[in-house]
Amino acid sequence: MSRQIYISGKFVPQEDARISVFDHGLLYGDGVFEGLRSYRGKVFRLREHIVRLYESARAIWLEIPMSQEAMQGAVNEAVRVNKIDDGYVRLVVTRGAGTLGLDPNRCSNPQVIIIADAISLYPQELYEKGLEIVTVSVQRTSPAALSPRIKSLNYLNNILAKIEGLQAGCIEALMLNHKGEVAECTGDNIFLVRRGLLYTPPLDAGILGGITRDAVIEIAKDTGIEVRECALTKHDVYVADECFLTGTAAEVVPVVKVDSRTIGAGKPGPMTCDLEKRFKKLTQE
Ligand code: PXG
Repeated sequence: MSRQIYISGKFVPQEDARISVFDHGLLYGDGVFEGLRSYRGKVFRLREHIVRLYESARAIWLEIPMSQEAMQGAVNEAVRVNKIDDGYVRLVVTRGAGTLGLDPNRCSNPQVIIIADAISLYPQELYEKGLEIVTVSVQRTSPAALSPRIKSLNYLNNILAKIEGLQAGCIEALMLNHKGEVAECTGDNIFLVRRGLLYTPPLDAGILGGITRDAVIEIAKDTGIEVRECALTKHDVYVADECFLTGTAAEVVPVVKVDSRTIGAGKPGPMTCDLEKRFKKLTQE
């Protein structure tokens, strides 16, 4: 199905949506992006995603040539004109066309691209039985090199981890940070349950501040569950009662095996299932 793509301030058929080969987004991964979900035609946590996009842009000295309000309007419009009910939105801002040198000052025209499409979900079976993941040797980018808080167009760190996970037969891979602590998966944040408490690595472990992560923390606190954002080790994962991942595409997905070790009872745990249900409900509000 041909989509209407927002580019250069207007909607064009996807066949006509083009950017320059001199765009630094292509040449250097110089740009930022967001992945959003729409449920029943409404974009989930749109404002939060837009705020994160502008913060990512700010961190790389990229000025987005439109207001946050106009950006929200364009995202809503992309969902509307493509008649997307339950779908996925990819929002990309590149540095724009420049020269074959690194200097971003040679790029004068940042490109804003919005693609609204169907979503490809994990198979339902994974939600019922739980996921198996492995810890990979690829370390999460150190914040001293490039902050993982920036959702930049350079996802090679995550892609290399994903490849290592796939080679081990797993569709998600757990990455440790430069200190050997648990950071996050390639496109998802991680949570553990232990003795009734909910644990997740803090932002300063070098992770993306996930919108789904925030929503789940909120839901848990509202439900009276104590949430601890603290440094976690592989050992903490192995001895956890429950483990799950959160992300825009995955929502809340249970993990039942890590590095061939069974986590908890080896099936999705009660707190995971409850949070999964409550998160789903939130998306339908
Ligand atoms: N960590 C990383 C590294 C991510 O890229 C998340 C956590 C979860 O954040 P949100 O805000 O989505 O709860 C992400 C985001 C995809 C896709 O198409 C998903 C992400 C990034 C790129 C593509 O599945 N996840």
